[in-house]
Amino acid sequence: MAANPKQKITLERRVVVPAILEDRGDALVVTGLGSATYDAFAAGDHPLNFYLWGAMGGAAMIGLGLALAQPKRRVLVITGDGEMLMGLGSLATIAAERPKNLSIIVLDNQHYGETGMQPTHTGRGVDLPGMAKAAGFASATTIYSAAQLKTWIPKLYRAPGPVFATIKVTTNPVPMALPLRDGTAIRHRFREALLGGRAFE
Ligand SMILES: Cc1ncc(C[n+]2csc(CCOP(=O)(O)OP(=O)(O)O)c2C)c(N)n1
Repeated sequence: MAANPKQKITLERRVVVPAILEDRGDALVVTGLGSATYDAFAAGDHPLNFYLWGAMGGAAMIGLGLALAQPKRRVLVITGDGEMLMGLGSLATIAAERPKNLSIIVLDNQHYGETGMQPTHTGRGVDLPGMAKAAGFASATTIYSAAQLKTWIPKLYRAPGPVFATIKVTTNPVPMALPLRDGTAIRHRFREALLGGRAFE
């Protein structure tokens, strides 16, 4: 489904993210800075969550690196529209590399929430899944409803990638939930959970 600026937005991010992560299995999850990181933590802390607190624009490329390094694992990038807009070039690189195990999920509230709710271009019709599809992603969609989300969650884990899904979410405020903030600790925890004894070789 293509983006439709007139469509009413009703999905709540703190319902969407737990629904996506509920049956994550051994998937690796990279979260873009700001609300996406807080949402993933609020859904349940996990050592295979790679929380970003910075590197705006870099989430999808970190996901690409992981997907190429760990081809047997599904990699989910969960990020915001502002973060994705800052790293648009990554869509081309991901499309060129065609990682079958990578899914990019944009929680699109059409605003830069973290810095005070300035509107982003997605609220003015800029179609991120359209861009991903044109770049060469295997599939891309915009999700507005719980029914669509239900259909797409299995695809995020199993459809041949790269997969791109924008999920339109409201700007309703949510409780603050802040994970571990020490980048080195996050990296060590993630590597140990992924590589076990080989993590520190
Ligand atoms: C290079 C850079 N520019 C600007 C910022 C400030 N900044 C931090 S989060 C953010 C907004 C993120 O927006 P979005 O990805 O839509 O997530 P939301 O907060 O709406 O969930 C901005 C502009 C930054 N951290 N780094």
